[in-house]
Amino acid sequence: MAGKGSIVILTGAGISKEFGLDTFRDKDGIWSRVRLEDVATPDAFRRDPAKVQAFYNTRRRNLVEGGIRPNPAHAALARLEREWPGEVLIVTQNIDDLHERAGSENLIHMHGELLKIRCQKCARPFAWTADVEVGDKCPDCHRLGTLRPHVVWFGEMPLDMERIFEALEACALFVSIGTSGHVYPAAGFVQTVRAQGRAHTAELNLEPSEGASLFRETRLGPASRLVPAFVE
Ligand code: BJW
Repeated sequence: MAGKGSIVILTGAGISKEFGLDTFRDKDGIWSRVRLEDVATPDAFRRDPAKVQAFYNTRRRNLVEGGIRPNPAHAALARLEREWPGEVLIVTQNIDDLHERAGSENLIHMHGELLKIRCQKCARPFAWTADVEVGDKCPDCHRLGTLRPHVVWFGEMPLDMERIFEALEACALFVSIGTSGHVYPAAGFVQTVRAQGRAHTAELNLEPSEGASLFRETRLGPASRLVPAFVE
């Protein structure tokens, strides 16, 4: 790739699929085994916190102990950030830590982080280790039973939106990787970029996403092959 303007990269579950993490909406995806209404809404957590906690505990254990690691797509994006003369911002919908493990630093987790927990009263997120339970006391404000997974459920406001929209409005290139385009506001980012009129837009995905026709360029295939080739 040649140039120097700023780049915003949106990533979704497809980028983490190849080395072991499931996507949501593919036929073998997470939502084929569990109803999102039962585990990914604030109501679900109020109704049955133990079920929601078990859902995230299983995924957290898999991420930490399941031999999951970054693939060549994560590595290529970390290299791009190191070598590109302008800013490279990765906005990920994923709650795994594979971008960090690959070496990316300028990164926003808009749907939260699986390895963090936060207090619903004092709001501060902190590391979720094997010893911390949702029923425990908040280490900051010492209230009991106020902890919840640090993730963004349906109906909740994604994180860092102001910074994301500023970056979308200023970028020269927007690339969407491995996301189905079903979930807003991320699915609408390409329209925000089109509205500013200057940036190139590209989608890299296994199959065309919901919003495929909105991108100027589409490349289809597995992320671990497409992303390193795109970055070259
Ligand atoms: C590969 C591959 C390989 C496979 N290589 N590719 C209209 C406008 C605005 C909002 C709404 C609206 N209508 C409804 C809403 C509300 C709602 C929403 O979007 N609902 C839709 C279902 C319609 N959105 C919300 O509630 C959000 N909040 C919100 O909107 O607040 C108000 C607001 C408005 C405007 C501005 C600002 C704020 C919150 C959404 C929270 C999503 N949470 C989840 C779960 C929590 C985290 C977790 O447990 O992990 O986040 S849902 C789930 O979906 C998860 C994901 O991050 C998210 C996106 O999924 P993703 O990554 O796209 O995965 P898949 O499985 O869908 O797709 C995988 C893709 O990879 C596929 O295309 C494959 O082909 C591809 N692939 N293998 C490359 N090897």
